[in-house]
Order: sequence, then C-alpha cells, then structure tokens
Amino acid sequence: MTETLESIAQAMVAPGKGILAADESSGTIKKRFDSIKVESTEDTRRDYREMLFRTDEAMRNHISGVILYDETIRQKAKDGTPLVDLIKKAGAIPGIKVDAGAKDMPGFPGEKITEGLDGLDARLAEYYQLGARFAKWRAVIDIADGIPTRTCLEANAEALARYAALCQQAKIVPIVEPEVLMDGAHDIDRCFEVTEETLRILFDRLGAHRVNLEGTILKPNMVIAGKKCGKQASVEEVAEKTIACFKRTVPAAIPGIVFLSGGQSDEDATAHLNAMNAIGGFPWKMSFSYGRALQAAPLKAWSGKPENVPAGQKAFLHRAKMNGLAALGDWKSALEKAA
Ligand code: 5MM
Repeated sequence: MTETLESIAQAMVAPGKGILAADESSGTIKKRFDSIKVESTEDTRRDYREMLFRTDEAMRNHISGVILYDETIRQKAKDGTPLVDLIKKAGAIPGIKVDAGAKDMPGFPGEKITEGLDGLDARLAEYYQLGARFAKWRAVIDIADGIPTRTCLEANAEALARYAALCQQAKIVPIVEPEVLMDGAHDIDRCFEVTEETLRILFDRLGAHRVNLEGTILKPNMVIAGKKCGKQASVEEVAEKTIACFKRTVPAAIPGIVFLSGGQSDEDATAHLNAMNAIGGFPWKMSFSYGRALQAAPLKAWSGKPENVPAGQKAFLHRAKMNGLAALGDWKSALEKAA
C-alpha cells in the first residue's frame, strides 16, 4: 500500500492502540531520572528507552507509534541495532518531537510561546530519512488570573499551523499539541472555556494555512479541574465535558484525538479515556499519547538496575494494555486490582 499522510494518521489511531510519548528533552528526562536517583547519561537514557521499545507484547499490541527526541532517533541499542529499527520491528511508527521548547513570551508575563520554526524544513527532511513518519509540536497554555490572553493563543496557534504545513510538505503527519495545563486552582468550567477558545483558534489557523486535516492528529488536554482546585470533577463529568468541548471545536475530518496525561494519575488517565469511549457518539478515534501515565510505573520498577528490566517491562506492558482497552471503552478498574 502506498504510504500517504492519511494512511499514516489512520495507523496512528488503529483500534486499541495509542502513542508512547518518549520525547522528554534532556532537562525533563533528568528530572524523571532524579526521582529514581539515576544519573542521566547518554547510556542510561539509551538503556531505559531500549527497555521500553523491547517490550514486544506492549509495543506490538497496544502501541501504534513512539514520539522520540533528537538524541533517541539517532541512538543505537546496546547490540548496535538502531532504536528506530526496534520500534519498526515491533510494528510501531517512529515519530519525532520537533519544537524547540516553550519560551517566555515577551510582553506577556506568565505566558509561553513555542519556538522552533527556523530551519524546520531541513530538519524534517533529515528526520524523514531517519525513519520518522510523524512529528509533534507542543504549545503550552497556562490558566491564571488574566491569562491566557488571546494574543498568546493566536501566536501559538499560528506557530502550530506553520509547523503542520511544513510537516505535510515533508510527508510527515503533524501531531498538533495545544496543552492547556492542569497546574492551577481553576475549576473544570474554566478549563472548558480556555480549551474551547484554544481549539477554535487553532483550527482557524490550520484552515488558513491549508493544512490537510485528514492527515493531522490532535493531542489535547482533557477538560479537567486544575490540580489545586478544591472541587475535582467525577470521571463521568470529565468525559462528558471533554466530548462536549471537542464536538464544538474539532472538525470531523480529524482522524484521531490522542490525549496527553498532563500530570493525572496513571489510573485517572486510563479511566477518563475509557469513559469517553464508553459514551461514544463522536466522529474521531479517541486514544492516548501519554508520557508520564505510561512511564511512571516502568520507570520506578526499573530504577536504573539491569536486573529490574523484566519488572520494568511488566509494568509498561500493564499500562499499555490498560490504555489499549480504554481506547476501546473496554477497561474496568477491577483489571488494575487483579494485576
Ligand atoms: C514526554 O514529555 C513531552 C515533552 O516534554 P518536554 O519537551 O517538556 O521535555 C511532552 O510534550 C509530552 O509528550 C506530553 O506533554 C504528554 O506527556 P504527559 O506526561 O503529559 O502524558
């Protein structure tokens, strides 16, 4: 079959599968390794990611694609096999994070603008040669008093749209990730309002830049109360409000929505995704593109020790399986206890 943007996008949201976000930049992976008291070196980062990519059952059955960081897409496993080949051998698609990070936005205290457009066309051409068939760009939107401003939402949406157009020109499917953070004390309705505005502006800019929506994947936050909010919403309310917000703003031509976990507990991230798929009645596939909610358990089980690799792989398989079931609406909390 000829590979097209549309066929890659469809494969990224194949039934019961989702994406492993393993694209932590050097600063973020260091933070993760600090939590298990492991030094972050090229070798430890390789060992950890090799452990995940060699978890064959998880990769083959539940993971459609892996988002990599620049270092990882060039890295080889201990036996010399490129890590990209391990991913491909397991039937998953290699992807690459191409943004250069969210930087303070001049003139807009507390707000961020994601950079990385300069030279992006050349970088995409190289990443394609290295095996990437999709890419990711993350915009970060914070909620607090007086923010986000419309200027911040517009600037980030414009950058996302320009990135997406460049990706498609390079035959790479763009994942557009506008992340409304759940760090504040805001309630779920404020998150709804900000997510709605963010997505409305984003799809306006994607349209203006003639981005092919059938060849684009959306990676959003769920509509959820901030972590510091005294009133947390139920699983059903999160699911219902997220679906309602997306029905208003996300065109049906988008093949799939793959959520970020954003700091939710592993089980909450699974339960919310499952509840949405159990409700159903929307035109897109709804799956996962979790970083922390897939990796927290295997990271801890591994703790940097070679003898813990089987335990780390077992933990990764479990979370991948649970989220694969949630992508079908077939997950039950009893499955967590049984494990
Ligand atoms: C894995 O973390 C990704 C990149 O982080 P930095 O660029 O900040 O190092 C991040 O974009 C991730 O892909 C998404 O936020 C989803 O991860 P979570 O942990 O929110 O599911």
